[in-house]
Amino acid sequence: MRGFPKWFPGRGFGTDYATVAAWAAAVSDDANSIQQDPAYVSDSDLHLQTTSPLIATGTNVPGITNDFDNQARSPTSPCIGADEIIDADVQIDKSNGVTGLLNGQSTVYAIVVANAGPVAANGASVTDTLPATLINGSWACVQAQSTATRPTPDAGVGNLASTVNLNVGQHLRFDVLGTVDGTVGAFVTNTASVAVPNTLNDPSPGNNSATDQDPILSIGLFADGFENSSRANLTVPGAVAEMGE
Ligand SMILES: [Ca+2]
Ligand SMILES: [Ca+2]
Ligand SMILES: [Ca+2]
Repeated sequence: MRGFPKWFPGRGFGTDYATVAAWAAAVSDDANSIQQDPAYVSDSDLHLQTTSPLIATGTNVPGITNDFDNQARSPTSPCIGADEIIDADVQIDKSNGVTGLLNGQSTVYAIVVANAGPVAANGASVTDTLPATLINGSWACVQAQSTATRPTPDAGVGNLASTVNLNVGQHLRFDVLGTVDGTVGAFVTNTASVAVPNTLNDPSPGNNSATDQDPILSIGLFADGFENSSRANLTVPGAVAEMGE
């Protein structure tokens, strides 16, 4: 983000320019400037709407750390203008694809976490703390079925706890493995959650957790019905496809 020299618009070094692009090319300056409707909330409210083309299209200016709401500027891709938008709608869903489990059985939960924007969610946390009815837990990020870069580390034993970077429209797939340890009639209730870092705001917190619950069955008895996880948490197209929703 930067201001134009006082002789803008339209004239530089004795020549008139019709567009910002022509100006920027001619004077080798203001390369990040754009010529579009900024989509302010109103003529008197210069907050950006979430559809604004100014979101995350600026260049960091050293020393400009906060916007006019005193919200932190992105260090890498701030918004152009006075307002920084800090909304990122992260979402999660999970399923093991079955509606009942047997004691001693291994089961794998597919977990997909996504970011519907409008800004990147760098440093989002993904957690899945296994219940007492699941033992020998382990987890891994499945890069081949993800569009975001896998986190480091990308696998572990025990509960899933990972910090991820999700650009707008990206998703990550995790697999969580566990062994059922419980009595017939008890439930295996497993919840996965995602949260934005404290520098961001999630405008839709309701889709930030997903639970898969299955009864522990006796051998020979099978649950009747279809897998039914939250099924409504994901709106990012690639993430929806990944979970088969
Ligand atoms: Ca703001
Ligand atoms: Ca959300
Ligand atoms: Ca299930």
